[in-house]
Amino acid sequence: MTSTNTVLQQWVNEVADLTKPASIHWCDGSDEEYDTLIQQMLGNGVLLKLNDETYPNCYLHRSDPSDVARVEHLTFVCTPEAPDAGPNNNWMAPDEAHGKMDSLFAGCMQGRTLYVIPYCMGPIDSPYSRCGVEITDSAYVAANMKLMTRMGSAALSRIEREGTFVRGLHSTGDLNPDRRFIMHYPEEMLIQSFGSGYGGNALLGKKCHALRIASWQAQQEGWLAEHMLLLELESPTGEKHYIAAAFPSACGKTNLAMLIPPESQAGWKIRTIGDDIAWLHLDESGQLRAINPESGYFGVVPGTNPKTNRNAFDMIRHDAIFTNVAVTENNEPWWEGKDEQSPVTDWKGGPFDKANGPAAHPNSRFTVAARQNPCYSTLADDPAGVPISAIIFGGRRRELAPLVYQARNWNHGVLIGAGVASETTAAATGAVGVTRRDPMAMKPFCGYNFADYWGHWLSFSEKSDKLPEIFHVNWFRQDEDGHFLWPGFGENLRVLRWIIERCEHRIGARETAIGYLPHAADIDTNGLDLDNEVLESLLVVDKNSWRQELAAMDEYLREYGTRIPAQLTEQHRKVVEALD
Ligand code: OXD
Ligand code: MN
Repeated sequence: MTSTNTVLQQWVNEVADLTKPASIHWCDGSDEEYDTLIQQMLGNGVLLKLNDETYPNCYLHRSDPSDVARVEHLTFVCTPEAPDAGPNNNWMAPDEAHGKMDSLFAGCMQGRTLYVIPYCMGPIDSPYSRCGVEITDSAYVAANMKLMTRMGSAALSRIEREGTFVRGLHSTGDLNPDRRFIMHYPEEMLIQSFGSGYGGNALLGKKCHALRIASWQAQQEGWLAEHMLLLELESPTGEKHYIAAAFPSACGKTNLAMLIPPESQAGWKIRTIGDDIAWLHLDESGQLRAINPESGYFGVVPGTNPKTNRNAFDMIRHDAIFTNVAVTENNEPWWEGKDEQSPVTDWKGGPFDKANGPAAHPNSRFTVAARQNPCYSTLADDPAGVPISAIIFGGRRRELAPLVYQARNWNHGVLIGAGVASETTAAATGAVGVTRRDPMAMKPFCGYNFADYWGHWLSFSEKSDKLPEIFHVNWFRQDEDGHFLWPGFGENLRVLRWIIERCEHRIGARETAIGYLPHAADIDTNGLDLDNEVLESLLVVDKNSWRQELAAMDEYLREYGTRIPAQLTEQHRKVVEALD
């Protein structure tokens, strides 16, 4: 196969000239092709087959131990002018980056197959979707892209019809961390990734395209590309609402998107539209609508069990690729938090010994097609997307942030989003458990200057008077002994219900300096083992702590200098004044 799109064909030829592959394969996205890729990887040891009776069509990939997470320090945004990338990104001049990458890519595919992967982010026939082509020398990437995106012939046809696409060039290289770079050139709609096979660095449709390049494109075109899950909430009377929620990596987005209502919440239903990324557009009536650009999940495995996420536990029981989990005696995948059986082989492939740390890597992952999710919503395939009622921001905060509060208006909500902070997790390399500022959960993913990004968010208040309500939640408050105050998981539905009541203007709230908080009686605690005092403490606004938080935010925002939008500073000032 080749392409009638001359730009694409020429680019493939140029890349082949540079990288010198042994052969070129254009992916058609068929099931047969997927099977062939799997067989080939089983043959050369890139994949290991797991127990075919208990985990049919499931495979294990062990990555290089130095290559198990996103590498933010090696990820660059290469705009012609450094300030356009902003203090939130590493910057490199495009010429320098091209020079560096060309020399890394030169001859790097000798003896390997070059895969051309045309893909569509979003339903093939949606006007909100955007296409890309990833060139890679990794069969693992090609197979994962088949699960994660709408990949192959249909995407290529759309590219040939429209003529535009994001280019992504990837090679695993020699996996030497000193020769590893993830480069983004937003103005060239180009991504170059070298030296890593890890999902976030190598499956270029996901973080690189659907967030970094798309956020930039969205600013140009008037929409939003966000690190958000999308869910449908249906009440016992059949009323449906759609919620978009942004949380930093590994804060339970997948769990919330697949939430199973506890018995006490009989009649409520949650269906998943997306678990990680949302693209949001205003329709002609001013309603914000969202699509999930992905068609699969690349989720964190540890902690997944029937209590935390029954749907995910069942979903990864067949046709899944596991990366960096441990293995049991009978060749089943194993991870911390899986109560069944025990590991004999750790994620590196050696005999499991507790002294060497966890059996599964804390950032071990599953890749599955979204359709395997027992609570999958077919609206994920609706070209029109879903109308959003509420946007939720959240972080992992032991202290300070109450269980839930609501912004006074859109612009105040933008400030709340810009104030998101969280304790770090294993999804990226670096120290775990340190609080870092992660505005809109986009710190590692915004492809341009955050100040301009906040300005773009603020501009929506002038474009529509039907914008969703904005909220902040925190499932992670702890007492002095480190116990979680809120039960979390399925019980989070109780908070979503309050949020919907507020969106529908059906209940009141307590106005505080930071926004609207629930009256304790309005959070349904029926059937929960939760003292009233604990609930009250989850809903406290401690003015002194908040003054410190606002001061920390002020210091953070100052890093963006004069580019900070005046309306954001104004919102910040209003909260400070209200606290006084
Ligand atoms: C992810 C992440 O993999 O946010 O989704 O790190
Ligand atoms: Mn994510």
